[in-house]
Amino acid sequence: MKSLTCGAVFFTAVLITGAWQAALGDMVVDDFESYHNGQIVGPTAGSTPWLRFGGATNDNVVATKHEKWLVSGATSGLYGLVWPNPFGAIRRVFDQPMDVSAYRAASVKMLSDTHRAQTMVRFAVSNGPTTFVSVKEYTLDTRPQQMVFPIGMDKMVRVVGSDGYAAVLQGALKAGFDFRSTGGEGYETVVFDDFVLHDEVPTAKEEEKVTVAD
Ligand SMILES: [Ca+2]
Repeated sequence: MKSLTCGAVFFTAVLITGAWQAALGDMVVDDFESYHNGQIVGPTAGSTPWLRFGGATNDNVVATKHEKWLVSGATSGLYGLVWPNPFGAIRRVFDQPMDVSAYRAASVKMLSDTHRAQTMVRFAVSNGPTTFVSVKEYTLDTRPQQMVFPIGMDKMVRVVGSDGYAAVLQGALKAGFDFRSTGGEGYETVVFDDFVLHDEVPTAKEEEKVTVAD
């Protein structure tokens, strides 16, 4: 009986440990599959579930099922920019404050309809008054690319406000992406999908599978 009890305790411990690890896991912030074709999901700087702002913003965040724009699944997100205005930004608004500090990385699949814009992308987290952005920055490409942004005190820098890293990351109200151009001009449509928070940084090998062409 003793060994049975021991085994049961061990098994229970494994179950609890497993449940604890599964409790965080990866969180899909948005994969756009819940929206209908052409649905405007981010029309203003104060809208939900998405918002958009910045002088380079040229169009709303819109869900699309058009095959020309598909990145993953049946629906992707679109966002319109125009350069050389300083910057554009999109954010997914959370229903309640979220502890983003528990995650190790954010990822998104993204592409641009043009090479001319020379656009750089960063991951951003905000608690309202204060915003931190990733040190890691990607160049948009006309090919779909999975961008992986590490999350951590030394992986992000404050660009707006005065709240500390912990206050912002532990009480995040919105997260998304900042866009700037390094000399581009004209209109640009950004397609994005599978915005995910990861409890482990996806390995370089996994990232490579998506970013490197066959
Ligand atoms: Ca999708």
